[in-house]
Amino acid sequence: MALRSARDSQIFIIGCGISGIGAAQKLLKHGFHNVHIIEATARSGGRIRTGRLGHNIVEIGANWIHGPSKENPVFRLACDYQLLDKESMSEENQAIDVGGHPLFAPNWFTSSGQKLGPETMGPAVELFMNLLERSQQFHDSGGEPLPSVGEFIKAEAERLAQEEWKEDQGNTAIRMAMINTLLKLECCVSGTHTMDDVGLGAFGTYKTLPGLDCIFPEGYEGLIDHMMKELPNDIVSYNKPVKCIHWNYTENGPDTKGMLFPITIECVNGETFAADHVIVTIPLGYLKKHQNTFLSPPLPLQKLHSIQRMGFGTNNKIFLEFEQPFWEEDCEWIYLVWEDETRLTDVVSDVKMSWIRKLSGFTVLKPTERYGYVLCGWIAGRESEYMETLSEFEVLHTVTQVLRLFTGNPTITPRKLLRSQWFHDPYSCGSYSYVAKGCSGYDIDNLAEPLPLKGSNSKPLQVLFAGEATHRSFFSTVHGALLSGWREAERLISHYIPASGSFSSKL
Ligand code: 6YU
Repeated sequence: MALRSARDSQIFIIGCGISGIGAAQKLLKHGFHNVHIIEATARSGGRIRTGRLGHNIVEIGANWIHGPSKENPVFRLACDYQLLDKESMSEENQAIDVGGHPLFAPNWFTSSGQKLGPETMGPAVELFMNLLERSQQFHDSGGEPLPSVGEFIKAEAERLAQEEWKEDQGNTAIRMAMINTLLKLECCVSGTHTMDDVGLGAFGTYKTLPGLDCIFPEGYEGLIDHMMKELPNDIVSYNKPVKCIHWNYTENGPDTKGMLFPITIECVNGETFAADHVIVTIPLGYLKKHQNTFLSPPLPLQKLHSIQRMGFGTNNKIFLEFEQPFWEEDCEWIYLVWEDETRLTDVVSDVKMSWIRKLSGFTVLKPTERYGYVLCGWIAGRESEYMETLSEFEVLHTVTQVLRLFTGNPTITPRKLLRSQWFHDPYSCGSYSYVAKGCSGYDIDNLAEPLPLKGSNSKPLQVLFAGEATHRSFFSTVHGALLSGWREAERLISHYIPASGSFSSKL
């Protein structure tokens, strides 16, 4: 059998999202030169995807740098590449700590065409934000009273509303409807169908960083373009969905020149690649769907169970462009409140008939000089997945009807629409991960555990796992994804290059 140096090891990265790109960058910097990326689609970036609505740049996937401050590697890269505006990079912006929930200047519209004032909405928002904060604290203290965030918030909201709004009972019904709107928005933040599916005990596993969330003025994909420029031109094989990773494999094909590789990667088009190590960065949604066939031998039970326990859901955007705004000049967020929804719930009873009720509201794209009058609607869950199956015309028609109802203005007509369809994207199968009821941070660690598992006599570190869902504190984010790619690259680096700083062993 031919001997190769460790730096010659064949490393394949599956998926060219930010975690895959980050892993490749790090490995190449440390002297590994046989690094390849296999990507199912024709593009890099995965869930970082910038699109166009007329002349406007819009983000189909990731929107913000969450917590843009020194500790955030995405922020650091964006600063290095000079992709942010001055305000986003300022020390003041980096110091603002809002615990992951920035306070936007809102306009509240109701289904009877009313606009709600601060005296009505203030107490409901305050109560909801307090409950959200309390929901994150069981992680440290344990003993959560209810299994899910949704059940906890609803039970506590009912109790506190009776206690705190005794003197103001006339407003209780509308405030309950507002809490439903906030619950629906929280479904978008967590990327879940209902907050009843999000585990209360593990909710606080997610950590926020200081810094007021900021955007990339020229589009998030600019970050990907800059990162890709640092990689060799031919590193990515596009349009090559991987069907199966055969690991612990000893029969290599004729093109392996007498060398033995523990892994054969089989693509959907029948092509195969021999590898020493594979870093899998595909979305958890894809892994859930193909859990029984993506690896051979199949995933060990402990990993399989964690994949099944972890949550992965859908959050979609609906962009609308208007001739004129119907919102106030300083408005940053528009909420829609259905007045008849006074019973606390964040799901609709009939998805086909009432999917639009799950649309929690819109962000106003700012500044107006750059975007004109563009809103980004947010809708999560199965209602969002159903929305994806409708034609653009049907979505536009339904949203227009709702806006007319809520503003009391029968002439409002958006002139353009663009929506995302993350659930039906065959290589994402949804938007991002969340800690589902019954799962814990250990499931995330399990997901990140390389194959073969510890204690095996087989060649170590054959299949490594990165991607946003594998980051214990920053799952569901771009920075979590990037850090996970770096983590797996470092795992290989420290395997081959111990403290001495040079490649140590033969393969
Ligand atoms: C963030 C934000 N953001 C909105 C929406 C979405 C996401 N995120 P990738 O999928 O990128 O790459 C994998 C590649 O693998 C891909 O190219 C595939 O084609 C390929 N592949 C798949 N199968 C394959 C196969 N078989 N063979 C070969 N290749 C294959 N994150 O920081 N800020 O504003 C948002 C948002 C609509 C969809 C987001 C945001 C999530 C990020 O986009 C995402 O994590 C990373 O891009 C993933 O990179 P990756 O490399 O891992 O995978 C308390 C508490 C609550 C916790 N949640 C807090 C909320 C934070 C999340 N916020 C999200 C909000 C928005 C708006």
